[in-house]
Amino acid sequence: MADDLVLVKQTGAVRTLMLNRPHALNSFTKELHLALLEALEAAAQDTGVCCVVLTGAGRGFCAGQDLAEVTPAPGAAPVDLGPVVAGRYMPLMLRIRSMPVPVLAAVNGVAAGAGANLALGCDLVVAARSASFIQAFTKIGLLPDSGGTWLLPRLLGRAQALGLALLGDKLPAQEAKDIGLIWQCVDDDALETAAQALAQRLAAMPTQALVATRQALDAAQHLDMAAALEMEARQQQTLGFAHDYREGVQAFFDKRTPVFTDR
Ligand code: T3D
Repeated sequence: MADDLVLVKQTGAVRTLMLNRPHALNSFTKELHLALLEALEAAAQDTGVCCVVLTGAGRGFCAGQDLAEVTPAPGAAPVDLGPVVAGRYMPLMLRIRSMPVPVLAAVNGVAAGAGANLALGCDLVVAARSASFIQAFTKIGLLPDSGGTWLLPRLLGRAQALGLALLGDKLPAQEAKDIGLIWQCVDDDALETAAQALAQRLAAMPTQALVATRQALDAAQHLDMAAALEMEARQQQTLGFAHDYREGVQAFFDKRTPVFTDR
């Protein structure tokens, strides 16, 4: 039964993970957390997977924490949210951010609270035109978690980040694209095709170079330029010894499509 909480589909080297609690807009219970983490771990371990797509079943992408799960019974003590956030959302976001393959969010509907930041923590976000992003936290007396405080200012700058985080307004997908929060907004009926095409394209690219690029961009946020240049040299040195670099250069001179195999 727990398996059904995340539907898994393999198409070539692309592994699609679909959150599957549509009746509650795929909001997170403890069980869904466990199922998603397990599915991500399995994808990370499988060398036949070169790209992961995260999406949602039904009309929502993910509405964040299942609020019913953390609502105390009348008269009962409040639920301690510290372990919920540190013990569930933190490992999930770190797992996504450290995946050995690119991770694409195909946002099929509303992404609210931790669900919004789950999408924004992925490497690329493609959203259906009817989808939206809501930093719903302040509406219930919380602050953005699941990386929201880290991601939003980096993606948007302080003014836009605070506007979204303080007000918790619904940001339609097209506006999210226009302000640079996400990569692409497509018509609803084109989402699956567009996301799969992008994922297949990423899966055919040199995986190690893609992952190193993500890591280097993140790491450079904390570095001065000289340190970033040094880091680039170190990373480039590693990539330069890999098969995929030799193949990429050889294919260039052979005027053929490269076949990348490092993972
Ligand atoms: O543990 C902690 O709390 C700390 C961790 C926090 C991380 C967080 O994510 S905090 C933020 C939690 N999420 C929210 O506050 C969002 C709550 N949901 C909404 O505001 C709205 O549902 C949406 C704006 C996302 C969508 O609105 P709408 O009108 O399209 O749909 P709806 O009718 O509100 O929802 C449809 C059903 O899903 C409904 O159930 P029903 O009435 O048909 O039986 C609704 O109760 C359920 N649902 C939606 N979101 C949640 C949920 N059930 C439980 N938890 C939810 N988050």
